[in-house]
Amino acid sequence: MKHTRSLLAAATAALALDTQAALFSGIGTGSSDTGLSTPVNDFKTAIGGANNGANNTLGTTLATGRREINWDAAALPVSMPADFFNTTSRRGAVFGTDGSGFQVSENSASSVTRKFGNVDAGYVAEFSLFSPQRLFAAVGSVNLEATFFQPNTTSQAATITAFGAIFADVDLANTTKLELIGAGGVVLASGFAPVNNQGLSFLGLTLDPGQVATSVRITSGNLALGPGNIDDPTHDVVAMDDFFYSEPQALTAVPEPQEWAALAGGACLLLGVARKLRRDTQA
Ligand SMILES: [Ca+2]
Ligand SMILES: [Ca+2]
Repeated sequence: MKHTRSLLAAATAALALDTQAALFSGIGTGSSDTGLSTPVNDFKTAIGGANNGANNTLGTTLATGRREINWDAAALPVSMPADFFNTTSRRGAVFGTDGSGFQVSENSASSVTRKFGNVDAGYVAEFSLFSPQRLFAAVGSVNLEATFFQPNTTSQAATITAFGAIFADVDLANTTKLELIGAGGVVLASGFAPVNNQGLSFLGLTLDPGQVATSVRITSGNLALGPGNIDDPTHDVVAMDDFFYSEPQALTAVPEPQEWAALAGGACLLLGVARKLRRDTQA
């Protein structure tokens, strides 16, 4: 009976550990709206505090702080290369999509082309801005995958423990989402961005202690930006603004299956030696 209780206590402790993963979310009209600034600031604090920005000196690695992308540098091309934030502005993020590429809206406060008005004029009224003036979207797809590298190495694969994003004009519930992916493609954490028609939505996820994500999958609505692609009751066009993520850390090698076998063999050998020693001592 006592044994059963201790097993139950262990199971309860394990469940309690699982709840250390956290979801941060909120909605608002801009970065000064506390509906957004409060969860965003809480998330920033939880994932490392100081923004490490772009440290462009190769060989400089950081153990603390976090990273942020706001898409607003004037130098950022409208047609954005997938590896811009790993090689040109070193923040350790590379993007992939099943569409044809990535686009950043034009850096203009007054032109009708801002907020992707150059793609469809209707977007100017639909999309709000968290960090003016520029927004981000994949081209021809709602799917984006971010993988990570140790900043300032450009080639050392890395992992993160938290990721958050601001979304513009989320109309459909349970559609726009983040998924933090671990080794072997396992989804370690996921969540949906809250609905906020013509406003902004924030979603941030942190993992349990000890867990690391090798990539993040972002789904922005269910209809890609494009000429004539506008919202209706079953279609939702969504753009992205700021990304926030923990400082990418070098991926620690996971033993291959044959290495596990060798380790297991070594353990059996040690056990055999221990048994023999015990027999010899007892003899
Ligand atoms: Ca921006
Ligand atoms: Ca929408």
